[in-house]
Amino acid sequence: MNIDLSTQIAGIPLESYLMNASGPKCTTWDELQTIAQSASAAVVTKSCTIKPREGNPEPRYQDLPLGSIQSMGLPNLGYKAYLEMVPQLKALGKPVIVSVSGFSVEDNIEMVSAFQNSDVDLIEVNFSCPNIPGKAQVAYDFEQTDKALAAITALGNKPIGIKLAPYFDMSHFIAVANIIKKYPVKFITCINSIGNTLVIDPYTEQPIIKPKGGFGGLCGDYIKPIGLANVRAFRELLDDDVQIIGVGGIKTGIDAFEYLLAGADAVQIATCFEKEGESCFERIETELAEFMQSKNYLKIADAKGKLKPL
Ligand code: RRO
Repeated sequence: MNIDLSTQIAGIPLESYLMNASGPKCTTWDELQTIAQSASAAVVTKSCTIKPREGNPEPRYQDLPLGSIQSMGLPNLGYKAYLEMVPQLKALGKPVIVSVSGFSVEDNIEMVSAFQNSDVDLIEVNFSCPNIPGKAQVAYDFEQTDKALAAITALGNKPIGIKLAPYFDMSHFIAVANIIKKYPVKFITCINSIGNTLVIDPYTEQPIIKPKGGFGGLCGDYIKPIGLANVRAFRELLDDDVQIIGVGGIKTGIDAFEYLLAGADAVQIATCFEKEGESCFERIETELAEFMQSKNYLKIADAKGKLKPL
């Protein structure tokens, strides 16, 4: 049996269900080229800002037994570098998804406008970086989310999506879904890391990362149930013309399958890619195909959103 894992986001065909997340190992040309040569279905860039950034002081990333904590602080080459890379990235033969993460609506307008006039396939606007000292996450400020969406969805015809923070209350899912419905948002990516968590080393009596007094984004296995709930909640609240990319704790084919049942149209891999390297995409893809085969599901649509009631 041949399992068809192809899917699409906002009309952009993807050869498989898995791609890298904007996050680890997608900042430089070499890293992006490595992703293009892997089994990742698309090349997603690290969130960019107007100017290049070194990011936060180190140590800013630590592995944890079931994931990681990080406060990278948006290290990136600046959006113009990614804009210049677009033709070479496209030439590698996969859809290119650019992530932009401005510090203001004006920043996002400048960057989205520039990428609207490029050859990228999709634009993911990051409303949920938790790691910039003094900058609140737009995704937790519903008035700002509304204003920002009004501005960035009016800049061109290329499909726009937003990367959301994890939400924990039904009223927040409803409020955010109602804002999204007002605008031509083509996809949402959920979830970003769980911001402002603290891991303490009891022996040194210190936090394990330096920025923000040790407060950082929690990633990996710890956050999978939260990612699944966010995908599920938004799948039930939004119309089918808004597609969902699931992220959070996917490191096996079965994890990816759970996101499929919750309603994800595709998934992204961050921590597992950081820890295992680019071979993770092929491994997880194979595991997903095998698990689907064992259940007689032949294609993504056979299981998508089909979580069964208990
Ligand atoms: O660079 C980061 O510190 C970072 C970003 Br932009 C983000 O969106 N999410 C995250 O966990 N880290």
